[in-house]
Amino acid sequence: MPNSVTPTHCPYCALQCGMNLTPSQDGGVTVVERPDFPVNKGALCGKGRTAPAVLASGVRLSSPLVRSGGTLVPATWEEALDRVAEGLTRTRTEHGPDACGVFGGGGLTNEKAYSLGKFARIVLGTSQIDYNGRFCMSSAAAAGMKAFGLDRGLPFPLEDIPRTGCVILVGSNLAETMPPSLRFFNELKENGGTLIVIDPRRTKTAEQADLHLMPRPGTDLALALGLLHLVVAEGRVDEEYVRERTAGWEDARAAAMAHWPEYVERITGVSVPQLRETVRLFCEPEHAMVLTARGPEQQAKGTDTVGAWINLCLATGRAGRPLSGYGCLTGQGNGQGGREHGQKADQLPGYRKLDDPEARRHVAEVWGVDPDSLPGPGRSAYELLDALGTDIRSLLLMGSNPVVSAPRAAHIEERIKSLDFLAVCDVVLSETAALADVVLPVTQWAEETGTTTNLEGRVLLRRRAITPPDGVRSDLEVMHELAARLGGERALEKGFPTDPEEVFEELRRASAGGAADYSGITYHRLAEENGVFWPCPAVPGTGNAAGGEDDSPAAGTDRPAHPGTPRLFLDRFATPDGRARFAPVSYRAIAEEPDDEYPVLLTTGRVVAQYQSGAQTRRVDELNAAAPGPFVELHPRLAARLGAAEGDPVAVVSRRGRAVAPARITTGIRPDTVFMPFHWPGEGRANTLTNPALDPTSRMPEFKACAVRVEAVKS
Ligand SMILES: Nc1nc2c(c(=O)[nH]1)N[C@H]1C(S)=C(S)[C@@H](COP(=O)(O)OP(=O)(O)OC[C@H]3O[C@@H](n4cnc5c(=O)[nH]c(N)nc54)[C@H](O)[C@@H]3O)O[C@H]1N2
Ligand SMILES: Nc1nc2c(c(=O)[nH]1)N[C@H]1C(S)=C(S)[C@@H](COP(=O)(O)OP(=O)(O)OC[C@H]3O[C@@H](n4cnc5c(=O)[nH]c(N)nc54)[C@H](O)[C@@H]3O)O[C@H]1N2
Ligand code: SF4
Ligand SMILES: [Mo]
Repeated sequence: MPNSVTPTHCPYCALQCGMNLTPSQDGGVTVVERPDFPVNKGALCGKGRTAPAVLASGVRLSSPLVRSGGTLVPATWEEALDRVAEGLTRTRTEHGPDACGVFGGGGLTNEKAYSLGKFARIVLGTSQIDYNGRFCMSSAAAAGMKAFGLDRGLPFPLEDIPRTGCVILVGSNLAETMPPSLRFFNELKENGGTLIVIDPRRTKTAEQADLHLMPRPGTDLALALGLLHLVVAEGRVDEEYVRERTAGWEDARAAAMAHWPEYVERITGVSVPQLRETVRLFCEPEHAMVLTARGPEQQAKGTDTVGAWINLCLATGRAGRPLSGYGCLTGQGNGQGGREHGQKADQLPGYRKLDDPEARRHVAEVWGVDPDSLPGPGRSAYELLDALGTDIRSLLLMGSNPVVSAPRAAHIEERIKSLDFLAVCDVVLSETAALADVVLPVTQWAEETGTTTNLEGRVLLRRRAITPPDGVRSDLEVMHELAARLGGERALEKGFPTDPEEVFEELRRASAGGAADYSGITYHRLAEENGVFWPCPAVPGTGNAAGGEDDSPAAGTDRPAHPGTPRLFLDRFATPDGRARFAPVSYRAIAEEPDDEYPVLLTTGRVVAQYQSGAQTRRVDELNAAAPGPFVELHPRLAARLGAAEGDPVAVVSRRGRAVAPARITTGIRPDTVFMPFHWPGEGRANTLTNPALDPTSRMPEFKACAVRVEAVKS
């Protein structure tokens, strides 16, 4: 393929930056600019630019591995797949189908996520499936669902941001986590709009802000309630909007009025004048937005916290109107699509609910099974991992590395080791794959085709640019082979094709009529239109009716295909009566407040050069040079108390364990808080410390706040 250019998208985060791939001298690919994709217009961060390094043979897995005499040794695909089938069958026979667990990932394409959910329910017959997206945006999803009747991360495209008047960014460090998106916020400021950042640390993002509030971790709920109190007290409620487009205001108002600014100042550490200034900047312009990310969401009260921020938008008439609204900045490459098509414990494709009889009937028909044969909802991610080795005896893991990324990771690592059988599909030998009985090496983004849905709800086509090396197979092939081994011809009659487009065609039908309706989307359209926003129902009579052969927009008729939905809720919300719902929420403390023994707060997050558990990016030299290892960010006052100098090892100790990493001393963090990135295993693993206290609705763990003690390490 000399000089051929393949337009595709980055394998990492939810921005899903467009990139072009060209063949390189060494048989691999080189990333070049793709200016025609509107989200990033050619710009990429270092991770996207260097992604081809993980395709190299020295770094990746190239043969299946099976455990023999305690070590992992190369095996043939037949042998490895047989071992997986045996392991799962034995568990199912001895302990029943629910003893087989499945754990997926928000990085998997829509086709893979869809197939994995179907595989769990109709081949294994287990209810025990969940995925790492539970650790990501689940609180925002739950709050959005309650308030708007629909969960799509952003209800508008990023290109709306420069034209609004004010954006409050709550707990997002997008200058490091989605660098090309900073452009939209810079344009906002050039246009005279204001940017408010709420983060306990003065991050690269906070440095761009007109106003930076530095609350104590875990107190965003109080902060949002205090702002709403001031909105009411200052007479800034949009009464007409509240009357016509919302329900539940009186209860939410009464709850907010109990949160006096002085009380909120005491809880959050944000001063009353700063609260007033925030309200003024947010309310004065005609349009404004609130965007949340993991800071306020990864809390044991994340759902209520996001609900409180949504309340602020609703009271001021800033949702479901052009250039205004609430949005969540979803994280993983397919963090949006991965939460729509059935790898979640309580879900069926098209964002349907597993406990809804009509949803079960529709999906069972597409799958060719009896609706009564579909299992019910299972456990959430942490609860599933916590049950490994007890109720759940075997696990199939695809697209996550929980040994590094799960809360209370030392405990989860022990649970994983206590399994009767573990199979991991991965591209590299992750810390979790290293514990497996069978490791199946799979193809990577540049080697396979598939769709992802970015943080805007824009469905995108990733395209295969190079031939995968011998020895690896795609996740879809793995599921096909396992379906054949576990369910025989009967299972294969029910699908599990290996061609992603065939899977997508089935997904279209399964999602038709659901909240996340993809039935009007085809590979052909995605290629032609550079992405399509869901919902996009099939229009009968046009070529793109679900399952149709010819998908040209108006094949054989003058009826146009559905254009997709870049902007949601402009006429009505997706609730039965079309009104948005206020959440009647009140402040409560974090699950583990500091005390004499553990007097400091730990929060965790990311750095620009590493991705998630680091399984992929820790294998790229350029990224390791930029971010070689873990660190503990702490204030000079705390450092002085410990007698620690820059670079000295310090120990951070919580009720769950102890981690050690070099001190990074900065005035850009609250003196009562330390920060650790979570990208590394071993001694500096942040998740050794984190608290698995769960949000009662979303089941999100409290990654962003727990009590610790910090100690100097004698060398
Ligand atoms: N470089 C890089 N980019 C990534 C990823 C990556 O691993 N590396 N991962 C991707 C994924 S899956 C995700 S989910 C996104 C995450 O993207 P972000 O949400 O931007 O990332 P985080 O660093 O986890 O958290 C953001 C900020 O929250 C702040 N914070 C901590 N505690 C609190 C709190 O109690 N309240 C408030 N308001 N803020 C708090 C932290 O100081 C941090 O600066 O990034 C995506 N992009
Ligand atoms: N302390 C703390 N912990 C956190 C967070 C935090 O902010 N603080 N954030 C949480 C969040 S938001 C997230 S999203 C999680 C993420 O944490 P993880 O779930 O561990 O995510 P990754 O490190 O991306 O793991 C993905 C794995 O799948 C592999 N992989 C990549 N693509 C594919 C594919 O197509 N198929 C297969 N089979 N494998 C593939 C990768 O090589 C890697 O080993 O971490 C959570 N953990
Ligand atoms: S910002 Fe996200 S999608 Fe864009 S290049 Fe970086 S990792 Fe890839
Ligand atoms: Mo995430």
